[in-house]
Amino acid sequence: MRTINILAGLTCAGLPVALCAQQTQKPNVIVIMADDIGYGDLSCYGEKTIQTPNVERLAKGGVRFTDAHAVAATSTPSRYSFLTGHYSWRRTDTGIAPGDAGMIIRPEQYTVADLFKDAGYATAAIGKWHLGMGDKTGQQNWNGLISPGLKDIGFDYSYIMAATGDRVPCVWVENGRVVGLESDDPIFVSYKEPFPGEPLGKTHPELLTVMKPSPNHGHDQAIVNGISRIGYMKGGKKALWKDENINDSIVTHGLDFIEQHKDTPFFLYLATNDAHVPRVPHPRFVGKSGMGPRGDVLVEFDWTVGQVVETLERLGIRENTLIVLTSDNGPVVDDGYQDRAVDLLGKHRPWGPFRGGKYSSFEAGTRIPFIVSYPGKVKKGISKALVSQIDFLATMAEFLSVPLTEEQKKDSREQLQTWYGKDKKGRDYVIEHAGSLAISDGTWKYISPSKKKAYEKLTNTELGNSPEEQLYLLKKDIGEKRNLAKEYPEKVKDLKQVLAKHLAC
Ligand code: NG6
Ligand code: CA
Repeated sequence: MRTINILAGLTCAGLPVALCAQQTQKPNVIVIMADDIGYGDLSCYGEKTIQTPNVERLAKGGVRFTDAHAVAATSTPSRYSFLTGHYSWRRTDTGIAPGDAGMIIRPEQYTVADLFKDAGYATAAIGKWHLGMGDKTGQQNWNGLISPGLKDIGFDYSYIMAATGDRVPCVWVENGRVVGLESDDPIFVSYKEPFPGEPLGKTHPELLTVMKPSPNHGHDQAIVNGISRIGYMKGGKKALWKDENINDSIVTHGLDFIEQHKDTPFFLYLATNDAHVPRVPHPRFVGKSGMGPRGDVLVEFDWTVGQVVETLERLGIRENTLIVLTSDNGPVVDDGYQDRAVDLLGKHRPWGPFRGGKYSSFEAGTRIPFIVSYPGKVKKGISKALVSQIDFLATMAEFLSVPLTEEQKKDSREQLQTWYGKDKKGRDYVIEHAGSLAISDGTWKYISPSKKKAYEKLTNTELGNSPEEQLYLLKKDIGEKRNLAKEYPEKVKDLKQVLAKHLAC
């Protein structure tokens, strides 16, 4: 249905019809959520070892933030917070979800998709989900309707992978049903027991034709498309995704959604699988980065961004669309497969100038790329303001002029002026969630003590955990090398107090 929402008090006198429609229709919002793409993985953030021209163009026409944070250093908690405005650490069940996890955001919880839906938008989630589906872990009806699903938390349309590329089930789920499933070949999924007779990466390494897991890194259970994964599955042969087509499937469904809704306001959460493992670029990107699969999927990601922007331009709705481009957590080079990412890295620094990476309480864990583009509305340029993805919900409510209750927005704050590049300060603090909780005011950063291990050998990550309190002067020591906790006890006390206040509410 074609509806044009004329905002109160505005008229289009003298404007051509198409332009009038663009100026008076509520603006569309697209989130491009990358997976494991680090601050240094995009050329606009200064690493000239990789070329990502489409992202660069988006950044040039918008606001590029240099101190923006995901809430957590892994996907499930980070995405939970992004979509709900609640800190993931308020719950104990927001850790990295298995592929058969029950839906973590319960239907009664308010989400950013509810916000847009209630405001009359068409809403969609396309791509990586990783927040569970169905009522209870392991109880999903993979051969019927998986319920509750994304429709129950505000998304009219969904086309998703349940968890990650390296977790079963390796199928697309569209509006709660596995796509392409044949009734005589039902699908079974388990994270407890292997299915008798099904070969595993561990028992049949000779069947691993595409890539093998890194030594001791797991990923040696069900084999799908010559790659072993986490978890067990059998059946559903016709429904299995092809790894090299994952990104094209996401892009095609995303662009179709945009096209279908070009005349009505829409909210699209487009979550790419790039650059998560296993990294299998489409053949047309193979060899394009000179860095092997990890670099090639960055080029693929850049192409994706280009496709979105070109489509908006072609449909004449670019000016009326706000795009947020970001990533769910920091980068990791070896995350479990022998894809030569470490050997071929060369001078490229996915983590930029920061210490740590995905999984870490050091900055590279959550300091992520963050670009806001809304032609004619934002103050173009680079912003050093302190920004957190937790604010997406309240900021979008501000954008739509929708009042939220305290419980709905909980930890999320209205930051529209900052996201538009006009307020240069941003938040007073950001809280970072990895092995330990950390808090930064942009100048100083405090990491609370933790007895968890300090170093993850498998991924070669400094996790930032220490039994001692840590305090870094980020303004002078961006690499978090000098722990000043003992020299500045007052600063430690201040930051701890703010953190404690958040923990108490
Ligand atoms: C870890 C996996 C890693 C990746 C991660 C989730 C092992 C040893 N490592 O447990 O490969 O899948 O979970 O990544 O299994 S995330 O970006 O979705 O959070
Ligand atoms: Ca991730």
